[in-house]
Amino acid sequence: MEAEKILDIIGADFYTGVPDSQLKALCDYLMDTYGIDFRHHVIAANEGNCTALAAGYHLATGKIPVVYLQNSGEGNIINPVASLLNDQVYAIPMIFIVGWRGEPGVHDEPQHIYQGKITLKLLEDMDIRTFILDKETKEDELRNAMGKFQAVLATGKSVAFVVRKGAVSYNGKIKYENNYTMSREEIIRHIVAVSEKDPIISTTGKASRELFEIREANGQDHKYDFLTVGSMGHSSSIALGAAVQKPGTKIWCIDGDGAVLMHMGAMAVIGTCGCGNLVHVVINNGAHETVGGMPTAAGNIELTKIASACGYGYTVCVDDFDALDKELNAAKKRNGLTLIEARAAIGARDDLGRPTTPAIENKRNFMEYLSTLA
Ligand SMILES: Cc1ncc(C[n+]2csc(CCOP(=O)(O)OP(=O)(O)O)c2C)c(N)n1
Repeated sequence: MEAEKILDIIGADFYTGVPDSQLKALCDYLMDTYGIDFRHHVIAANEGNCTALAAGYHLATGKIPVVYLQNSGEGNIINPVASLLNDQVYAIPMIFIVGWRGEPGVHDEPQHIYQGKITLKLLEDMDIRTFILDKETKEDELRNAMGKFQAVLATGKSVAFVVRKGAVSYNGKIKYENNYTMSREEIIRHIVAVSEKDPIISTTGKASRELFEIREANGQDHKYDFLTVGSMGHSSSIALGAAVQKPGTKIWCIDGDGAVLMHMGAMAVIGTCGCGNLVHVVINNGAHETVGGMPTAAGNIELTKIASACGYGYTVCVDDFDALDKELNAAKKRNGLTLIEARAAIGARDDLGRPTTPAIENKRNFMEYLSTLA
């Protein structure tokens, strides 16, 4: 069904979310219609933030907001849903639109399998009534479901539309662009060249897929890399956890701006760790490129200033390969916590593949390799 039609039936005028590839049509429609306009549409840092923002909207207007998310973000909404929205607390009603990755019976990547299996159960456990929207759903079925949801919402409870692959369409042609020229994949290739045999922890999304393919193309082992395929926003904390235990080893974290924003508190903790062996490279394309290119708030903030205020000893922002190489080489030699922000274009290869070895095997090889390092 057309995104416009779905939102017309839902009938809200405030939307906040974290983009999802399965909800791309809906996100594109919202971006085309509102852009980022704080009165109507906000892409927030994580799904919990969205829920809180939507709660504030409800408190100020008495109206019912919509929060959209990939089911990976269910974990992030559970805290505010259970301890803020629930009708045994404030009874703040909202409508969730949840992209259902890893639906049982539908092939998907390892990070989506268990989350997909428990998607409906988690919502039910959170006392959120669900309706599954798929390609076959007719307008009157959706209208009917929304009618029933209205009665639930009126009691202060929340509801969710769980969206199957291909259920939402949008014909608009929105193109997400910026003025930067370095591609994420090429930046990663340069990091791989300089880091040599140092361990790399890479972030969720295409960055990890590109890293995997670069190793394949170079004929290198994957044991150097830990791919944070799920748990977006946590790769820098994983890197921190490893770096403090391996003080004699340079650990590189390849992060994304959306991921950094999602759990930005991690930077404050990293900044106080006192470890000189961690290099945090944030590839900032100002976008959630992996799921379609929708903007993040990081296009307009200075990550280097945030990092230095958090205690990173050395921070720098680069936007060309000469400067990147110079900074990567300096970071390799430096004993000091480093943040390199690499400003990047929005985009990826069309034929980008996915890791072909099982996640468990990658973990085992990475751990074995780490065990040989000081
Ligand atoms: C908690 C959570 N919410 C949403 C997603 C879906 N998701 C996967 S990658 C991604 C975008 C990551 O953006 P960024 O870190 O800027 O990296 P880019 O894709 O631009 O390289 C999103 C939203 C997810 N995996 N986990």
